[in-house]
This record gives sequence, structure tokens and C-alpha cells, in this order.
Amino acid sequence: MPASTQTTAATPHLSIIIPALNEERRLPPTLARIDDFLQTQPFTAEIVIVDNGSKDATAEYVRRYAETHPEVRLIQLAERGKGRAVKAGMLAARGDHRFICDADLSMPIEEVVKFLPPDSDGYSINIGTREGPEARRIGEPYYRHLMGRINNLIIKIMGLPGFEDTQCGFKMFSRETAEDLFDVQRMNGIGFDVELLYIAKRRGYTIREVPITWYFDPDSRMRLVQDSLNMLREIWEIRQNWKKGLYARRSPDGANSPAQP
Ligand SMILES: Nc1nc2c(ncn2[C@@H]2O[C@H](COP(=O)(O)OP(=O)(O)O)[C@@H](O)[C@H]2O)c(=O)[nH]1
Ligand SMILES: [Mg+2]
Repeated sequence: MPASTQTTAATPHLSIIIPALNEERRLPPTLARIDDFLQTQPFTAEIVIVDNGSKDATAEYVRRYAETHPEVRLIQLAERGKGRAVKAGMLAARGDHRFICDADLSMPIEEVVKFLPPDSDGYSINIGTREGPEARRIGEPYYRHLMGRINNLIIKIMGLPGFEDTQCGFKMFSRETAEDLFDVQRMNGIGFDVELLYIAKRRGYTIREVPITWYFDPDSRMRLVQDSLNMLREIWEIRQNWKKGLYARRSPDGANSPAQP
């Protein structure tokens, strides 16, 4: 049976959300590998690709691909930013488990099962980590790892201690958690991971770090200096937003309620 018929469902078990900026080269092999993988799995899945600002043929490629793969959807937004793209994808997704997945598939997609039940049982959020003895980083130049460690130290000092790798592009949210957190997300750029974890911790969500195998890809949409500065500014903004009560839930439904006054 082709994957397309096997994996379409009103409420899929898994949603894979791929933010894509100028990914006409990396997306085709990524989608092929995900498709091959899903065909070996018993569960239903959908793939939501969010493009904002691509100057290449990313959108055209996805549109064509979706014609033969109904489990694939394209969302296009006018304004730029990975954070903005992930938020739109997470809120448009329908799955019980919603996974952020970089288009370079620098984590082999087979590892996604580590983020799903039964492994993830008891945790609302499962975040990939490239640190620790069980993780493997392959091909990364020393200076890039060092920069990542400095960024992580700054993130810890500035207000989000407890995570060895907030910036990994592979994270799973349960449906309820995704709908709760992405609704109040405000960071459109690089700070969005820190923002989500910052709010999640204060709302008392259970968060698990999942060691992964990760392949360094020198092709990056990140600008090292500019984005590091943006990160500092955004962490400062996150703290200000929290103090101003800007992360309060829209509807005071009570359950699981936290944190914001
Ligand atoms: N939609 C969208 N995706 C983005 C944007 N910036 C980065 N991405 C995506 O975010 C993911 C991670 O980017 P990548 O270049 O691999 O970053 P790195 O691995 O952190 O160096 C890729 O899927 C990119 O296409 C953006 O502004 N909009
Ligand atoms: Mg990458």
C-alpha cells in the first residue's frame, strides 16, 4: 500500500512540522526518507511544511509533491522567521504528537520513535539533545561545538537553566501542550525554542531530554553573529514579556494553570 493512503487520518498519531527557508535542495531527499520511514510504521502521520520567505522553488516543489502525497500540506506565510513558521505549523497540525523537524534531517528520522510513546510516556515535551554521553555528534567542527556551548551557557545564565541543548531542531509536543504553548508564543525568530521552554517550565510541564545522533550540515540558514545577538535580545524580551504577564492563557480554563498571575 502506498504511504499516502496509509498515513492520512483526521487525527494522525504524529504530525511532522518542517520549517523551510530556501530548501529546494534539501527537502526532496528529506521527504523521500520520511516517506520511506513512515511506510515501515504502524501509525498514521501528516507532514506540515511551512515556508515563509523562500526565494527558490521550495513551495512549488512541496505543492507538486503533495499532489501524490495527501498526508503532506504546505503553509505559506508572508512574514519571515523560523519561530513564526513553527508556530503556524504547530497550530495548524492535527496530530496527537507534534514534532518540529529541521529540513536537513540532521537527526535520522528513525530516531523519532524515541520521542513517541511508550518512550515518551509521562512527558508532555520531549526535546532532542546533542549533549551528554548517549548523544552522538558527527562531523561537527570543534569551533562550532564551542560556539554552541557558549550560547548554551548564556541561555542558562540569562534565565533558562536545566537544559544542555535548547537549540536542537527536533522537539516533540503532545497535542494539548502544543495547543497551549504555541498559542502564546511571541518570538518569531531564533529565540522561540527558549521562549517555549521558559513558559513550559513555569507552567509545570514535564520535559525530557532525548539524546540523539546528529549529523553536522555546514549548509545553514543561521547567521552566526547576527543570530547570537538576536538570541540575547530575544531572551531579554522573553523575561520582560513574562513580567508583563504577556504569556497568560487567553481563556482562564484553570486546568493545569500556572504560573502567570
Ligand atoms: N520557514 C522558515 N524556516 C526557516 C527559517 N529560518 C530557518 N528555517 C528552517 O529551520 C531549519 C534549521 O535551519 P538550518 O539552516 O538547518 O539551521 P542550523 O542547523 O541551526 O544551522 C531548516 O529547516 C530551515 O529551512 C525561516 O525564516 N522560515
Ligand atoms: Mg541544520
